[in-house]
Amino acid sequence: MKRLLIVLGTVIVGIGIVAGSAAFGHWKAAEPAVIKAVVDGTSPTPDGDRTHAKLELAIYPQSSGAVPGPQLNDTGANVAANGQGWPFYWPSTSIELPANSVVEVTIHQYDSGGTIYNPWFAKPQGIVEGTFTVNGSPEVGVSPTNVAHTFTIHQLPEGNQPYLFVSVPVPAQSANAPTDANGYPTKPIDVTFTFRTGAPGTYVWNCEFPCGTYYVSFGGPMSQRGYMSGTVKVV
Ligand SMILES: [Cu+2]
Repeated sequence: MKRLLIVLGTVIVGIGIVAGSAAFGHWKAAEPAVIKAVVDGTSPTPDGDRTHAKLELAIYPQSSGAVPGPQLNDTGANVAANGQGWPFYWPSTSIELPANSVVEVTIHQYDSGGTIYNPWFAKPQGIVEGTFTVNGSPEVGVSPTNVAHTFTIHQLPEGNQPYLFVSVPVPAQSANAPTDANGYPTKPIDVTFTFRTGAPGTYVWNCEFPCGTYYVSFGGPMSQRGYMSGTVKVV
């Protein structure tokens, strides 16, 4: 009986440790609040009319009084990171899209940039018509030497769900663009693109431009939720 109690006690302590570290891991990986694409009608497609939804995002070079940036938890960890001048997508990197829909995304871009390692990502992939617009004019790519970020949605490796791959390059602001009191260029570069979603699924997205810190500039914000990577839920 005594032995049984010891075994039981050990198991209970073990469960406590696992549950505790899971809670800690979850807290560490806190996701920003979800931003949902807004359904605004229907759109004709080769398969008939589909739900049309719009999503609006912005990219800032660093946080400011006007745009506080990601506040992923209340420990101050990511608030401190903001002080390092990390670029981020705004208002969230946790995105929800309607299934079997036509999704139109607008990105208001305020960051500078440079040369992307892989020029393949300077061309859009997986979007309707293969063209996107930059400040209203249709484009089939941007110069690989003038990229600020990319918005790249892809599968989870174990994904047993509809294929979804979308990648769009976002051109850089000129280094000497006039800036406002918050240090942001006075005019964003507006990028719009459209793609279709299929059945529900869970995907991730990230930026493919080396805009981060550490090894080949792919650390720091590049792998940080709230900054340059996030989730895409098709529901
Ligand atoms: Cu980036």
